[in-house]
Amino acid sequence: MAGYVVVGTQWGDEGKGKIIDVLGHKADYVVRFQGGNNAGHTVVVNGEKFILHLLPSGMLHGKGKCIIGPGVVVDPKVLLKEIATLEEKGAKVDHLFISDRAHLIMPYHVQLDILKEEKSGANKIGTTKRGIGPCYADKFSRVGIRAVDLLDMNIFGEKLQRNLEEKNELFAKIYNAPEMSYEEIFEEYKGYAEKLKHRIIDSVPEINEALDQDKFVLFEGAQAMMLDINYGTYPYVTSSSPTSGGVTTGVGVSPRKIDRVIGVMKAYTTRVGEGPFVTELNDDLGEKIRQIGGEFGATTGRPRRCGWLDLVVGKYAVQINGLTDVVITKIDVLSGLDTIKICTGYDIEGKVYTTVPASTELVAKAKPIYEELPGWTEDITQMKNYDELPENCKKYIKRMEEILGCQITVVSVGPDRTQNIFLK
Ligand code: 2SA
Ligand code: GDP
Ligand code: MG
Repeated sequence: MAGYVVVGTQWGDEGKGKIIDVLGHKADYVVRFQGGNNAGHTVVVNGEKFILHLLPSGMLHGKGKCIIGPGVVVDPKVLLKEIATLEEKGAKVDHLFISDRAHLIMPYHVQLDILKEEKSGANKIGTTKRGIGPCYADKFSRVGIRAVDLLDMNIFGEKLQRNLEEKNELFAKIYNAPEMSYEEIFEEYKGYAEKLKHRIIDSVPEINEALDQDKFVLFEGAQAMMLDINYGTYPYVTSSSPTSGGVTTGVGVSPRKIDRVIGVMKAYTTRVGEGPFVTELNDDLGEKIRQIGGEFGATTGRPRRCGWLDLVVGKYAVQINGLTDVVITKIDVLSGLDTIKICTGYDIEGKVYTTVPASTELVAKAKPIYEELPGWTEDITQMKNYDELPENCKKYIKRMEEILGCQITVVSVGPDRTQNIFLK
């Protein structure tokens, strides 16, 4: 049995897509367990860049099965577009399946996400405006529409009718926005049902049996630790559980079936969207890292906020996810800096914190406590062995490992699937 989970340990965009792709060549299954097309997972193959939003990042190997699991929220329009884009590029797409339990993002969810953000003004979350929050809200309010409903358009129609009555009242009374048409949405989704029905399956027995038969199942996290609905910087979070616990509820497998939990950690920190960010660099250095690291949203194109590595967050991620391995990415971006800083604690109103407090208001007041390490100048992007790395780069990796208390097994030194240094 080999169930591996890959999760983000910071605020997302750590390079999870690349790592899933690297591990994915051996996988019998690659399974998404939460989130939706808010994700932007980049995979670079022979210099060609693919950004996957809903499709699992193992897709490009063209083998095994790729499953959009029960805990994911699916916008069928976006999904069909992504499938078509891959097909146009000559990639195989017939190994993609969607759980019948996955909830559907409806046009009114996208509209509500946009309207809510606009209405919130300075208190906005900075969402991707893909309808993720409103879709999960309906799921938990027990009025959501699921992929299984696409298999019987009578059932779909009844559910749409009930939902739309309520949503149209909201549009009219709260947002002063135009109502949506039942007929238009019904016809649109009837078309999606025709195109997707052969991919809609009950993934629960299949994935459990695969694990029981010792197959290699890779669970792909989207977003990350600090965007987790329970443990992130609430309310500046996403509406799902991107931490390893999300696999059990998002796919329907027992925690006993998870063998390794791999945390992907960028060698510095980025965040896109609103909310506190203790080690943020609002200066030329932050801008330099953004440019060298290409730190722009893979879904929305928004500039990502950049800052030093925060290991208060890192340790929190090791603990909550139960990480067995850490993969460091984008360390190549730090080449050429005189000194590199690691945040090891927060000073909040004179008190030192070594774990992330629940109060987002307190986190917003935190001043980072830094440890400084010497930098290196060499270009490391073509290096293949740990021994080749500059001494100061090795020191940075070793210090990270010491503070985290978790083994670092891979160091990624570039976006391509071949740019990796395996440590263990
Ligand atoms: P949402 O849309 O409701 O999930 O937004 C809530 C918060 O979650 C953040 N979020 C993300 N943060 C980093 N990367 C994400 N994916 C894209 C990428 C983001 C992009 O790969 O670059 O293109 O802008 C992602 N998805 C959600 C979001 O910024 C809010 O803070
Ligand atoms: P994800 O959401 O965690 O999959 O990450 P994204 O794809 O949103 O952002 C990561 C970005 O960094 C992408 O542009 C990747 O191609 C790139 N990337 C991944 N690993 C490395 C690395 O080790 N070095 C560099 N320079 N870029 C990397
Ligand atoms: Mg991303």
